[in-house]
Amino acid sequence: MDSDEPEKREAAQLAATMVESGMTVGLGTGSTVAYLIPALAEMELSARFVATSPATAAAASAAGLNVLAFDQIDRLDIAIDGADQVAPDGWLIKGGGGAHTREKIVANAADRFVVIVSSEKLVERLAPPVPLEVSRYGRESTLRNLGNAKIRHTTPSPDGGIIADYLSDFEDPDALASFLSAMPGVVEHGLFPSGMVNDVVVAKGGTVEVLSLRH
Ligand code: DER
Repeated sequence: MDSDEPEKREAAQLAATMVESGMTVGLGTGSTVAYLIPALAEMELSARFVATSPATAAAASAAGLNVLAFDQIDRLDIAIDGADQVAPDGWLIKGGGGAHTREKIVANAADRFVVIVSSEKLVERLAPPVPLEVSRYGRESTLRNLGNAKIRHTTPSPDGGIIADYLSDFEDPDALASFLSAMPGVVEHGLFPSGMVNDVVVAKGGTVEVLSLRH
């Protein structure tokens, strides 16, 4: 087991305690969320869950959670997800697993967005790769206009987009986020602004800290 697995589990277990019966909960995607699902199942909550990927939906359903399609609900009480990088100001890079489009929609729909990470995800400053979902149509043109970006050889997104990565270094994540959002053909990128993040739950060496960014 990687050294960060215990930390991922500890962060996930603490975040699970933030969920109460009656809530509608967004579930992220990835190996940290993989620890969240059994922790939530053990609580035997009367809650409804929205999954950000087929893998999360399958794992949550198998664990006995009540998973709903995200088309009849217009808001969530809480969304809990991992991250690839967390900067000191709360900006995130997500999308290592290629699920960032649905994850960003779910995070934006939640009254509270909680990020769960092991300590090695904390970085001094964000650095590439920045994951992208790119429309299949005209993808080579989109990549050319992006400059230093490459298609990731992985399965397409569940919504049919191609997963790619933007590879150039950058100083200002806000400026890069604006550039990527404005680029025709980019469906979504993996830069999550700090304004979306309520809490970051970080586990490090046996202790877990909740960094509250906003209420
Ligand atoms: O792909 C994603 O967006 C994941 O949530 C990623 O950011 C964190 O994945 P991990 O929990 O497996 O490190």
